[in-house]
Amino acid sequence: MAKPLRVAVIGAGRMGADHIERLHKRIHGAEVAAVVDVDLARAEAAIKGIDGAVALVNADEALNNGDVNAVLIATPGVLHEDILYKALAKDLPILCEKPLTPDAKSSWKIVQAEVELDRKRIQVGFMRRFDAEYSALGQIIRDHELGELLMLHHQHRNPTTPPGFTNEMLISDSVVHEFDVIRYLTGEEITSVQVRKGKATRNAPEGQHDPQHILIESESGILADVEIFVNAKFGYQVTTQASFEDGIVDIGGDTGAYVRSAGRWGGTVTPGFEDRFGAAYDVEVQAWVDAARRGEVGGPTAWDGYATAACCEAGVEAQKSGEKIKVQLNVMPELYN
Ligand code: ISE
Repeated sequence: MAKPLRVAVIGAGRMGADHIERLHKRIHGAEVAAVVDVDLARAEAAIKGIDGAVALVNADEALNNGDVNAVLIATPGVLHEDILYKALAKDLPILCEKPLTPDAKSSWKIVQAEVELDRKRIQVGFMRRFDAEYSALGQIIRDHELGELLMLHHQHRNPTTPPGFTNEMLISDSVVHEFDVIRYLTGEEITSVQVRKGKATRNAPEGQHDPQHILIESESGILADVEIFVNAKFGYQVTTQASFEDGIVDIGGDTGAYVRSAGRWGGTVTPGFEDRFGAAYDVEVQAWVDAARRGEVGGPTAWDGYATAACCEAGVEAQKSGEKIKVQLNVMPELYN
């Protein structure tokens, strides 16, 4: 097998720090070589205890470091584009947290830059595809075990939102995962998005209308709905129910220990996405590392990043107008077939 990947992690915030710990403690065949953050103290804290890793404030320095041969991008989405171009120019394997970039136009340019290289270098961090239950549901659909898939019902609930989380972000930061998972499960592109805003919680910060109900249509007419509720207080929950011609499949139920005590029964609710999808992130990053060491890149592609960005744009427009908005997509380049 090839030598371990020497990974530069760009961004040491919530997701970056989680990936640094993962790479250092649980992933085989990869080492953290550099951590970049505008806040040097944060980068230094993130490499504590990792021999051979350097803390930097500048992504260029990491990309030009001869010790680095792979990049994991975990900065806020608005900073992805510049780093992606530079990493592509160096022909490095890239794992880019979602979104690929914040809008369809810039995502399409990244797709074109990769097409120009003529090989896939970018995996986008849509971790739900690596979740055991989503994978199992995907298999049931592909095997036609229960006949045709007809409808998908999603519930996506967060306990609360971080400061600065806007109304648009309910779509572009949260429902983006359902856009990806619906495309992954159905194997089809999404054709339209509609958003309805009903009765709202008093617990949402000013400017956010929460929850919202999203109606999504795929190429063959499969309907999917999403309850996005990001100030749900009780904990984190992501579930999907799939209706088929010959049965119903539910995934995402909390299946931890079932406890009876002090006159009550039940279990614990996961507090956030790091716990709910911790195992999926491990599988995702390991898959990226294994493929990169073979000289390949698998998983969700730059095309998936672009297509979901187009869905988010339609979703935000639908949120504003109340209308059903068509998703506009360019023709998929041969590289992604
Ligand atoms: C966050 O950025 C994520 O990616 C989580 O998976 C999602 O549940 C949350 O709503 C987003 O804000």
